[in-house]
Amino acid sequence: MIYDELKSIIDNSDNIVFLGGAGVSTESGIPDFRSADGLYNTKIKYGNSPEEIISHSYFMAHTDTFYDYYFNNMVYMDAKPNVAHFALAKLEKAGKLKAVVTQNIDNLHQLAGSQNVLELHGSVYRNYCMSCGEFYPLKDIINSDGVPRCKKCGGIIKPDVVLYEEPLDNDVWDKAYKAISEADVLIVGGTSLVVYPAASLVSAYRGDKLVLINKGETTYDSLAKLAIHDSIGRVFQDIM
Ligand code: CNA
Repeated sequence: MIYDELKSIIDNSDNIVFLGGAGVSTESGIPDFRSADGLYNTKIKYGNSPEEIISHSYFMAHTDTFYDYYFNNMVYMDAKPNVAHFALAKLEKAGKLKAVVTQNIDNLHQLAGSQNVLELHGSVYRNYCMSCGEFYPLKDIINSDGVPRCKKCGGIIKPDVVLYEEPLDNDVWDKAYKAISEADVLIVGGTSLVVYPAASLVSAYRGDKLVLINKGETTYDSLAKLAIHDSIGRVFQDIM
């Protein structure tokens, strides 16, 4: 019944925007942060919490430990897009979906074929030298012995991902805000909506067809026309 309603909302719109998070990729084998089996609930070998480790100040002070944690827990080069990624790419191709706004850093929407992907928190596939700005793809740094260093100047290479304490890219933010504020339908999926400012983008939506698809409840559920508590892969499998 609730799936029929979602199908009808999608069928009747050609201006859908999707706002997603780590839960979109758990069915591709990438753990999220806050589920029971997510990274924040798994034991780590360092004294610090994952939140501390993936912060800017920790990166600057303990770059080697940061990279040890990061490469072992946040980079999944073999992960493949799942049914949710493919469904969103299909909706874009059909002219119904205008943008995917994602907090994910895993590139799986692009691998599924989505064109307009706004990466709020960057991508593990882009890296740059903090001294000279030289760009490095992931494959060039993934097998580094210790901290990845620039081949040109010896500077420290940093992933182009937004760590805690770091600002979001203004251009990406503006595009995401515009797409969501102009959307007819906003589908929010696989995100706990507790990481700001990303979560505040829900408030940019002005329409009356907000759909939330998340395994757990969120504080935005009461604002939604439809709040579906299920696996996002299963939901898209059923409606597409
Ligand atoms: P989160 O706080 O871990 O929340 C994930 C949410 O998704 C939870 O509420 C889960 O209940 C829900 N969920 C998990 N699996 C599914 C599923 N199959 N179907 C539906 N719902 C599901 O993650 P957020 O994205 O909200 O937090 C933002 C952080 C997470 C961003 O900074 C990301 O960079 C970061 N992150 C990204 C990845 C990735 O790129 N794949 C992985 C882990 C963390």
